[in-house]
Parts: sequence; structure tokens; C-alpha cells
Amino acid sequence: MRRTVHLAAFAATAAAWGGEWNDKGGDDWEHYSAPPQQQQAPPPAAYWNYTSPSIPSSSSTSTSSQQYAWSSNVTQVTFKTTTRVVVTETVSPVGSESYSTSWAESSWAASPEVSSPPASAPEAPSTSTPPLTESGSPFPQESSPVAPEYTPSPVVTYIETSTEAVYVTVDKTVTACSPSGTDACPGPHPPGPPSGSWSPPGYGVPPSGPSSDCSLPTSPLTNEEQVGNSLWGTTCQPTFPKWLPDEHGRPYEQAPWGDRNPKNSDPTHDSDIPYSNVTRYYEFTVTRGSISADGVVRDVMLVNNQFPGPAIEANWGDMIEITVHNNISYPLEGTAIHWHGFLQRGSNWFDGVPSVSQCPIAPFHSYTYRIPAQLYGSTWYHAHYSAQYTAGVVGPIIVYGPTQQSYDIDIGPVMLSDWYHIPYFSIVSDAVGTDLSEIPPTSDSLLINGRGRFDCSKPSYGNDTEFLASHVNANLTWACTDGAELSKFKFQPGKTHRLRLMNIGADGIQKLTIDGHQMTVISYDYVPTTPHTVDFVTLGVGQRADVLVTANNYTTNMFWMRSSAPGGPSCGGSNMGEVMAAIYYEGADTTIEPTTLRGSNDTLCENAPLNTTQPEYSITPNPQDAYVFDITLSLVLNSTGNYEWRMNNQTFRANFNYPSLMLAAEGNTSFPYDPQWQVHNMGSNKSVVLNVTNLTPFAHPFHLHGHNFHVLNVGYNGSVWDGTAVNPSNPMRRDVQIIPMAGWAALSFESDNPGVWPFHCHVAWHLSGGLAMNLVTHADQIPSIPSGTKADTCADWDYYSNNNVVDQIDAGS
Ligand SMILES: [Cu+2]
Repeated sequence: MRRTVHLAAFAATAAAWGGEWNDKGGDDWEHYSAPPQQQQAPPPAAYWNYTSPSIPSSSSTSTSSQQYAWSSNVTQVTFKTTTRVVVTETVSPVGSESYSTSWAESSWAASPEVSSPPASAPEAPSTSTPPLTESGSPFPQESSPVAPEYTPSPVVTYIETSTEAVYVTVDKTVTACSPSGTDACPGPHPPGPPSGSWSPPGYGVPPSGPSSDCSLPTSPLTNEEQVGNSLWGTTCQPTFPKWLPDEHGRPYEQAPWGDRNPKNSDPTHDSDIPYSNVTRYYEFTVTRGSISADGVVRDVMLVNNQFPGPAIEANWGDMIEITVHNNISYPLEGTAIHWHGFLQRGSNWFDGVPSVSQCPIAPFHSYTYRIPAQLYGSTWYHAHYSAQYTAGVVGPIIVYGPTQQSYDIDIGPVMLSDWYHIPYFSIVSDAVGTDLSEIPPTSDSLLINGRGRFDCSKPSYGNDTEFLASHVNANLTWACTDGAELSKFKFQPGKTHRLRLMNIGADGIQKLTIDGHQMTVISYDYVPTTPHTVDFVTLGVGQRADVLVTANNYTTNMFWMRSSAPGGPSCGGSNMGEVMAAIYYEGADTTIEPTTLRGSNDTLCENAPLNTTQPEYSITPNPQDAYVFDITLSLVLNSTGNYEWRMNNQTFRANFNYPSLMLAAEGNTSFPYDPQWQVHNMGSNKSVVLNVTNLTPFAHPFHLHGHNFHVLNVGYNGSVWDGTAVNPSNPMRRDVQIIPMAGWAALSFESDNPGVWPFHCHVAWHLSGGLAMNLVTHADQIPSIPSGTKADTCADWDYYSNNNVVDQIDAGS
């Protein structure tokens, strides 16, 4: 029998045991890929009987997960032999009809929170008794203390056997942390909310109360088939408050930020922030999954089994703590989550960018982010590892704060995205490929709050098409359901509603309109702006707009909201003309669809003119005293025949094992031998102008981490910046700006946040192609990184990447 061990964990086991292993695997994904799909009967029911009730009954019947071979003697697994152990079950093949399991009893005994190994597990023949260490347990005794928060139930999703090997996918194992040691549990302190503290609503559960007309889609797709456990875009999507209660759930009688308002306070200054000492706790588990957001079955990655992911809510000045569990399997991938637009002043290491602010979170490891809500408004979170977020690792963030114009009802996030039917890894391989016509790949579809409707009569790929890239092994049999449910929103007649628009897509510049209604924009990105009324809102990837809409059109009681991504390849235009969502006035029949007609039909591939609005809080930049950093954007065919995106003639490529912030914080601000790390020192200048000239025929929504920038001016048609600004006494500020194709933008920022800050195009495919750089500011003042935050991700990632080939086919972050 060929003994093959193909998971990182098992390679680690082999090393830890010093056993005899032929072909330690883990380093030959390419060679191995997956065993042939075998049409075998599912495991006998008796097998499943032993498992805990948390194992879904459907597990034995369907999964799209990839399978891997275990040798017959593989038993326990250790990622970290000293402090963190991963316990998985033992499966021994003893013929095609026998199954056996056994558990590491000493480990189970050490974690009483986990149910004991089932007595009803089928007995294994003695020949398949798993090898144990000399002490009889593969687990060092010192790892016995187990943090209760870190003992999720084991979930086995699929098992089948042949006579020679066992093919198993184990989706969830048990991770235990020792509270002591050099590589202790993730985060700066034991994660999780103290008992009795405020906690977010039960996401995935319809709100309680007399909302009799709240219903989830049941046909043609169930809600779960379409978007997992997400409620976004259903009549069960809750409305949102003006602010959250305190840390114990007691309501604040008045706004917790006092008399601060958008005109009298500058949230980029610490002294103006109502720091609260309240922490809001969240726990995210990232997994692979399969959904049909627009009717087409697609492999995705989900946060807490929801697409889009759950909301993060906080009041201005609160702390937000999110523990992220990387349960992406299989194939395994690292992950890291970025909290878009957060200043991270004093917490740069929680910015969530692999290779810059942290190492990726290794498979089956966790990391706890702790970020202060220094700005307020609407934003989103997304994975910043490769183009992983386009697979579904996204969700909204609301930070409640003051407003300059009153409204009645907060409808909450209205998330716009383009959507692709093939896995992101395959798209990336095209986006960094050799065929210009594939750059960028064109999206198949569009979604609002995760829901769209694809025309199944026009398949976006054929069953014979080979989309597989690298080690991705996705099920790409065309499967499409017509008439998928669109998103729905409810308006109260006569009332004014706040909609938090955000472009959480990969590429397309979205144009949002509402038939029969105008919108009043009150903020762009995280910056309150002088209210102005529009017929449409343009959002590049990463951009947000908070708009107020008054329900005062009584010609009918239901209207279409529409979003489109026009403009063709230069704008990330979609193959789908538009996606709609229904707005129902109270009392309307939500089972029928509106018939209203489109109003505005703007297709310009650019943000609103800079002279149409300005920030409520006035700040006058002084470009005369600023350091002007000239940047050119180009698309170049490199020596290997692949296209790559460049900034100042250099493409970015992440080094996951050496985050530039870690080095900068230790005084290393020069990377002469690593030009691909794209680290640029902005010195101690108080103010920096990024003078970006775009030599490419594509628009690029550029995002700067850790700051709002002033948009001094933008230009078109091959011109260059002439040093002027629009509204020079108070130019537009935001954190993403569309740089026109073959045009330019002059962006300035106050360099008041020492750290290493990515400045990159937010088109996922352009970022994958390297359109990014990292700006070091005030290197000598970068705070030292708390122990634990650094060691956690990098020690785990080093260990993982030393035992596996990390398949980095793109820039990486
Ligand atoms: Cu771009």
C-alpha cells in the first residue's frame, strides 16, 4: 500500500513522531490533486450514529469538498506540539465495508467541554489500532489546559473507503490553545466577550417580534441554497438603530457621542473621538461552501455560512474585537481580514493585510483583531488574501455616529457587487496571464445584498470548459435555477430612509438608481459631506455612499432599485446589464414584482464631479508644503510573457512570511533587495501628495489604508496634474477614489499615522496583478508591535508554509 499523507497537518504529524513516512506529501499538491471521484455508497448509518448531534445529517449525502487520501495508519495530528493541538479522528480502512474510529481519549479527557468519544463507535479491529506516542498519547500533557472558547465541535463531512486507502474530508477539527507558552492563544488577551455583555443580534435568525410578513425565500431556491444563512435582502433584514446600547445592553438615553456632530468634530483627531471603553465582540468562521446567489451554483467562501457575511456594529469610539477562524478546507488557504477605512491609529498590526501588517492566518488557526472605531459611518470588511474576498469573504460594518441631516429609518447595508461563476483562483490565473483580452475577466452577473437573477438559457460556461487553475478542484457542472429571488426592501410611506450603499464587488464601477426617487447623499466613504441630491450614485470598488430616500412617490407602492456596471472592460463592466431589487411601501404585496421604469441612465466611468459636494468638517490641505510623490500606473508584458500591473515600473508581490510592518517596526525601512515588496518611505513629512498618473486604458479605484485622503483634483485624456485643487479650502475627502482611465488624480493626506499603509487599486484582479505599493510613514514613530500579535500569525504561518507549498500565483494581497 502506498502511504501518502497529503495534508499539512499530517506532514506535521510525521515530523513530530519521527515515524517512517514515504512521500510526506503536503509538498506535492500539483502532483497529487485529488483521488478519482468514486461512486461508492455513503458510510453506513452506524458510522454517523456515533457522532455528535452537531454533525448535519446531510453530511453523508453531499459535499463538494475535495478529498484526500490518508494512509491507513494516520491517526492524530498536531499542528503545534507544544501549545496548540488539532485533534482529528482516526479512520482505519479494514476493507471496503468496515469503518472504525477512535479518539485520542486523553485529549478528550482534557477538554471536558467537548463531548466524550461516543460509546457507540464501531469497534476497530485490533490491526488498525492507531499508533500512539510512547506515553500512549500523541498529545503532550502540558497542552491539557484548554480554553473553553476554543473547543468547537468536530464536524466530519464526508468519508468513504476503498480497500487500500481512506478518502476523507474533515472540515472541522478541534483546536485547543494552551494559555501559557510563547505561542499562546490568539490575540493580545483571551478572546470573547465577558459574560453578560452586549452581543450582536442572532445573525441568521429572523428577528423576533410581530413581523408577520417577514419571510425567507423558499422557491425556486431556498434561502440557504441561495445565500446560506444570510438575511440580507429579505423582508427579514432588520432595520438598524441610531446607536447601540452600552456594554451591558442598557440603552443610552442620549447619543453616546454627546454633542459632537459632523461639523464640529474631526474624527481623524483622537481628541475629537468619544472613546467609550466599550468593546463589541464578534466571532467569524471562514469556510468553503456552495451557494446560488443568482441561481447559478458556485463554490464560494463564507463568513459564518452567510453571503454577504454578518454585520459588524459599533458606536463611534467603541472597540471592536473580531476573532477570525480560518476553517477554509480543502484545499487549504491562508486568510486575513481587512476592516476597510479604519484608521488603525495605534493598531496598524490589526489592518489585516498579509505581507504588510501580519502573516496570513494559517489553516485551522485563529486570530483576534482588536480595532478602535475612530471614524463613523458605513464600511465593509473583506479578506485581503489574494482575491479571496471575491469568493464571498465580505460583509458590512456600521459605526453609529452623528448625522447632519435627520432621517426616520435606517434600512442598513445595500451591498452592490459583481459576481463570477468560476472560482477566483481561476480568474486570477487569467488576470495575471498572457492574454490581454482576459484582463480583466468580465463578470457574469450582478448582485444587490447577495442576490441576483441569472438567465439560465445563456450559460456563462460549458460543461466541457476547463476552468481549473492550480490546485483548485471545483465542481463546474453547469447548474442554474431560473427566477432566483431578488433582494427586497420595505419603506414606510412618507418617511425618510437611510441606505448604506457600498460596492463590495471585484471590479465593476456600480451605478445605483431608484425608480421614481431621488437620493440625498450625506456621506461618501467614511466622510460626512454637505448633503446633495442626486438621481444616481457611482461607486467604484470599495466606495460607499450613505443616502437618504423619502418615500413620497404614491403613483404606485413598489419600485425597482437598480444597479449596473456599464462601461465595458475599462470600467470593469459586467456581462449583465443591471440587477434589480424591489422596494415595497408598507402594505404592498411583496409577492409580486414592481413594473416601474428606469430613470437616470448615466454610464460615466468616474466619481461625481469634485465641485458637487464637500466634507462637512472643513480641512484645508497645504500642498505647497507637502512632499509630492509622483506615481505612474502601467500595464506591462513582462519577460515571461505575462501581463503585470506596475506602479513606478515595479509590480508588487507579497512575501507572506515577512510582513513589512514587522520589519519597519524593528527599524528596517529599507528593502533594497526586495523591490517587489514595493515599500516606499514617505519620511517624516507632515503632508504627502500622491500624484498618480494613469497610463493604462482602465479606471482604477485607488484605496489608501489608514487615512482619508483629500482628492485635490482629477483629470482625463492624457493630461497631467497642474498643481491645482477643486475646493482648495476644503476639498473632497474619502478613502477610495476612481482614477480615470488615461487620466490622473492628485490625492493628499496628512501623514499623522505612523505605520506601513498599502496604497492600491481595489479592483481585485488589478491588485492580484500587482497594482499596489506600501507607504512607510514616520518610520521612527511606528509603535512597537505587542508580543503575541506578531508571533501568532507568523509562527503559525511559517510552520504551515514550511510544510506545504503555498500556491501564490498572484501578488498575494
Ligand atoms: Cu485597477
